[in-house]
Amino acid sequence: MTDDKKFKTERGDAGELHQIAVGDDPAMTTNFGVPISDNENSLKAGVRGPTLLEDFVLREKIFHFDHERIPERIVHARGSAAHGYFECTDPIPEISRASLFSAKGKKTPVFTRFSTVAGGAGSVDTPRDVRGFAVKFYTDEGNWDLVGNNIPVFFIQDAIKFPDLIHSVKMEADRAFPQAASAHDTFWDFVSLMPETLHTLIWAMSDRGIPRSLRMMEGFGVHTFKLVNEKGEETFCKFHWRPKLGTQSFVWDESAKTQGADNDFHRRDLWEAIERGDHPEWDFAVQVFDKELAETLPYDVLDATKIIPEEIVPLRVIGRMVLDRNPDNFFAETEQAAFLPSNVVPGIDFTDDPLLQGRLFSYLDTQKSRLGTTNFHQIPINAPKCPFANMQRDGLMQTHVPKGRANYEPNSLNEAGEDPGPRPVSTGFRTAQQHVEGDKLRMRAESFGDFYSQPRMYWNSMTDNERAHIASAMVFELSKVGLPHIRERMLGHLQVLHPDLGKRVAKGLGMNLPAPAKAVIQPLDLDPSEALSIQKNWQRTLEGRQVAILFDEGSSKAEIDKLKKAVETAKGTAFTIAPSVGGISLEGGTMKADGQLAGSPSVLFDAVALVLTQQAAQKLAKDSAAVGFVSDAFAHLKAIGASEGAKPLLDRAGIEADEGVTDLATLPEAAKLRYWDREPKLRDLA
Ligand code: HDD
Repeated sequence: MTDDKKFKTERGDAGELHQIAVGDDPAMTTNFGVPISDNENSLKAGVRGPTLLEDFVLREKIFHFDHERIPERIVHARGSAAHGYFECTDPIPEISRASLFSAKGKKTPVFTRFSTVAGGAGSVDTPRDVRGFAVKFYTDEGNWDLVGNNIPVFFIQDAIKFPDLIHSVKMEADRAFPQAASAHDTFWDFVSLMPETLHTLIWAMSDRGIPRSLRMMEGFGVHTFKLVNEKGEETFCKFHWRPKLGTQSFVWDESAKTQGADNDFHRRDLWEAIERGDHPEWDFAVQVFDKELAETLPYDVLDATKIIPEEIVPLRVIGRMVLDRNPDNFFAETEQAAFLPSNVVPGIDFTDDPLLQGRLFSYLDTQKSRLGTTNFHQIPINAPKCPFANMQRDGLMQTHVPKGRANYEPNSLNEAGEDPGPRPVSTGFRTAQQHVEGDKLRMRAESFGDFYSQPRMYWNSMTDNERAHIASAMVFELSKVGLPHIRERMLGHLQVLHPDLGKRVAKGLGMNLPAPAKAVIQPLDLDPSEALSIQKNWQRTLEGRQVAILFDEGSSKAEIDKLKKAVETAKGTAFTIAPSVGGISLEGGTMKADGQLAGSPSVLFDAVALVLTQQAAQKLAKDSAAVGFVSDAFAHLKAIGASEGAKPLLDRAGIEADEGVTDLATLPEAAKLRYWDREPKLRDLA
């Protein structure tokens, strides 16, 4: 029983107690608008008696609660999303008649959802996995959904293999583990039997599989699409998103520890950045090429396991996307958002990529099972923002109330003065005309048959440090594979991919190299592409990054304030940490910390500062949370800025001075980098 300003407690005729709502707040009602007077007590026969079936308020509330969950997505179940806009910066009417690309400065609202692939909706944010990057553009000619990933290629070439791929990577069917992890028998069994997976596999095993932030990921439409202009002329096109903050990743140990420190690390990071006005932004670029160029390439542009290096077809930036508003309600928007690759608008069209063709069916179908009705397009997050009308009627959960009797077309009801309803228009979507002829057959094109050249190109495009990460990730994952014949088969492929990779993984596993796999098409040595490496394209900035400042009793308030200011001037954010959050007395005043030491490990930040007196550092040297805070920052190749007094803690954490260990004044500059050269001294990389 409460007795605050919203309720008063009254005694009824039989002496029983009732809560009566008072005041002017909007009335709470049932779903049918009946005002509710008591939301604390079910209806009973006697104060201590049985609850009555008659209690429609209770039954409605529990009934609704029981059905609050809908089936989660079979893939990409865990996701986070935001609203924003796309702005055209370089119109391309000569290439595409899509209205969103028609004028400089034209803005189109978007809703963008990022996701992991394998884990369930309640799983964690930072496992090694491909990330979904799905954008719904609410254009003035209908919705366009660009349902892509943060990796530009896909595991398989034909949609018919998708259920097998996903069954193999999700938790194993009998034991229901591991959750959100590819490091298990069935996944590696499948990929080792399907060498077309190798290209995506090497991307996923590289640092691309462990992005530091959703705001720091590239995005790709993956397939080759078509752009079509007003005259009906078509060109091939691949779509790219480039993060303004640069592409950044975790190191593996950091990503694994982040799972323990904060299950929601990416979700929180996206939410908080938008709340504080650091709106995530991406450039949108197209790679446009024609059939003639496609024919010169030694791989097929309809094969989703291949990229076209940007050294061959350069990227043209035509717009930008800014995410500037968090969802008002996670379920109504993020969970109910239904993305469909089949949602295209006039000016954008499909190709015959057999993976894309299968997707055109799958997504529409899955929405019916997830959202329960063919009318899922009426849910506000899915509905177009332009007018829409057709002759489709009725169905479960119909919320529209069409007037009149024109539910068929053609009709002549207008001749009788009645509303004839909508008609097809000459400016509507037209499929680009294409001549098709061939035998009906189930067959993979020979031009899809080279599985090793592009993964080898990826390997050759990496820095030494990035190569070590790939080899180590494969050793880690294959070490979790219990069946030795699977490991062996995989080693057969890896040495064809690149002999160096094969040798390093075999050594890491403590296995002899088996005979190489038999490649149907001998791999080519393609030119490496600089654009594929994260480290070679590192953006030296503090923007979007967070610096943790650890302080304790006696620390200098002036030094903390100065550092905070320097970080903020460099467009980073500062987060203060102390052994307790309630307020600590410092030299020059008291200060409350943003986070408590044990709950704010350094994995959550991009660099750390230790603003400590010698006495405090000596005390903290006995606290494992403080020692781990520093040693992890060092092991994760981050900059550490320290006051002179902090030395006892640095010594206890085993920190060896290097370029990334600085004084406090240098830290904001040093924090723009990770110190890759430190890594071989710290861990045995494959
Ligand atoms: Fe898919 C969801 C991306 C191949 C079937 N997929 C889904 C999502 C993304 C992708 C980002 C989550 C959308 C959201 O946030 O709601 N999928 C891809 C990419 C692919 C791909 C980039 C290859 C280039 N997918 C693919 C194939 C099939 C599917 C070949 C089936 C034949 N995907 C689905 C699905 C999902 C889905 C089962 C689950 C939930 C949903 O669609 O709405 O239909």
